[in-house]
Amino acid sequence: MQYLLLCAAILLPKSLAFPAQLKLESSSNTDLEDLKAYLDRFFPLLTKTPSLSLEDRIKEMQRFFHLTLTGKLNAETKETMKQPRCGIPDIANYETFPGNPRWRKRHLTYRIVNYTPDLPQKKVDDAIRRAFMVWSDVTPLKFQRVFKGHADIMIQFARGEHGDGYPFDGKGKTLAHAFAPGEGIGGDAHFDDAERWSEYNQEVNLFLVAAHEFGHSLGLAHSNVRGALMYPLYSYVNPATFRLSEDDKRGIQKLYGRKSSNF
Ligand SMILES: [Ca+2]
Ligand SMILES: [Zn+2]
Ligand SMILES: [Zn+2]
Repeated sequence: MQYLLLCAAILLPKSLAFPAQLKLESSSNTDLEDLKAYLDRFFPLLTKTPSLSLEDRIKEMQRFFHLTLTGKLNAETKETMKQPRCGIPDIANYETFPGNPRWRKRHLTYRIVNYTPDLPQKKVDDAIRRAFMVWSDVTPLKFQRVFKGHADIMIQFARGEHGDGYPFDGKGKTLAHAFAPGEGIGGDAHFDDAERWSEYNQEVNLFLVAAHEFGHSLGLAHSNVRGALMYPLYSYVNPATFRLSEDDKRGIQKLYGRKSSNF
């Protein structure tokens, strides 16, 4: 069973039990369509809760991103929806995927199946290696690179439809996605090659996005803590001074324990 799209009960605050009438006079139809598509795509659990009005769903999204809770499609909300982000849905109140999928072994293999033309191969290898170190530094996990056959985490650059039913969307918006731990495609990480991948902060930093996606490969869901690596929206920090947040550390150690402890 794969968890790229999630389907579990969502915990909702009691105040949302009373659907309110939606007022969107200032929004055009296209904005409204975009909003609905965004909610369906990234907050599928809200869409599947029939008791929630559109206003309630907007509020839940605003709560997740720490915006002002207006329940309306205001400028701040529109701006947030435009930001480049990870392709995995956001689920409030979860730090891991439902059912807590995790690897039952400490030694994991990864394979870089293909490369982006944006960076020299050595730079890609290095960004991927450092992205795994973010997690192996704080857990007993060890990552070994393999060059052929199946690996636990298969890493691929791809455009548009690429065989897993979650097509990429061209430049911008969704940058990458990854599957939670499991057999077959489980753990695999895909990067949208319509993006311009970079070593620094021009366009999209490969190390930062890879470190985030590997968090999903290991079983972490999105965090709503701003500044956490597992926050779903992309923002640049200098990779040289990157530090894993306490929130991320707590999440991964809950699954795998600390570096020095027994598994
Ligand atoms: Ca994209
Ligand atoms: Zn993500
Ligand atoms: Zn994919």
